[in-house]
Amino acid sequence: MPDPTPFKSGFVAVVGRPNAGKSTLVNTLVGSKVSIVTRVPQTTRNRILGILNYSGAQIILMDTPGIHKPLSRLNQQMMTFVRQALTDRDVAVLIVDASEHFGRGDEFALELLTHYAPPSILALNKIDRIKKPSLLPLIDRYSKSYEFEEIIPISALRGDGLPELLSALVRLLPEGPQYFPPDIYTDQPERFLASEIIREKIIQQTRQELPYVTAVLIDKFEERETITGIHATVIVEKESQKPIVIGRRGARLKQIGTEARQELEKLFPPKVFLDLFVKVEPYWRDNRSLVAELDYREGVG
Ligand SMILES: Nc1nc2c(ncn2[C@@H]2O[C@H](COP(=O)(O)OP(=O)(O)OP(=O)(O)O)[C@@H](O)[C@H]2O)c(=O)[nH]1
Ligand SMILES: [Mg+2]
Repeated sequence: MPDPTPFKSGFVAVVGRPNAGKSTLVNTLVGSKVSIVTRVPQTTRNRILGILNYSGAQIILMDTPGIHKPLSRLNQQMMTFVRQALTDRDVAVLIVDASEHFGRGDEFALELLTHYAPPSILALNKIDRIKKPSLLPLIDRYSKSYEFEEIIPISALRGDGLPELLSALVRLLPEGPQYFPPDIYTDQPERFLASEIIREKIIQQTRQELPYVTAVLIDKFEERETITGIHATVIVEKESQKPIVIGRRGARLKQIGTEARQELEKLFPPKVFLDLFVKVEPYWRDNRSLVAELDYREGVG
């Protein structure tokens, strides 16, 4: 007998302010680390796919950079990724940090959503940190500004509310094909995954000192049966930032390298050789070709 329920599939733009928990949500839903997560806002710089096969559906989540007003070329490119995702989506999830008060940045995010007007779910995140009644004014505020299909309190970190979110997504997605084979969970090339893991460790190790100014370029990526060799350049903006990454007698760079290597070995077993080199590139965030190189769908990386 033919299956009476049609297969559903489509693209879901996961958007929201920096630090709202977009990447955490995508990782938890996919069940693998697709996108790096740190406590520092503006961690994600690309549009990153996380692919989830779930109860007669293929849900293609697009993690995006946080919505903000861009000043540098890098930030402009980040916002271009947000707009592309809002253009290509079937459905959007606006994710909000419910432990924060509503502010101008949230208004700006709502304005952007209204401009593209996708069918949207509002996910009120980080409910593990708050008392339930404090959600009410937020729900009131958001439902006055946009006609959300659903408003769902979640904890992307702990998984609360995610079954409800998934059911709502499947309901809103159109009938469609399986876009990706079932064993694929992201579209990122290995080199890009490697550079992101290194960048995550740098941000985690240096966050008070260097929030936004590093980029990681993979110079060489050699996969052999027994070992994967990765040579990468860590770019900073100023000479004064170099010692922050390197640390006393190289201690911090060594720590960054060890943490990155341990995680990279899970992706590229059994062994990874990682070589990191720190370079100063003044104003790299406004350097057109360098910023373009960070876009793995277009750049040479
Ligand atoms: N307590 C709590 N923390 C969370 C939750 N979701 C995310 N976080 C934390 O919030 C911080 C930011 O999470 P990310 O997933 O990197 O946020 P993002 O929206 O992707 O941030 P950008 O990429 O910078 O725009 C991290 O420290 C997460 O651990 C949650 O449900 N509860
Ligand atoms: Mg992110």
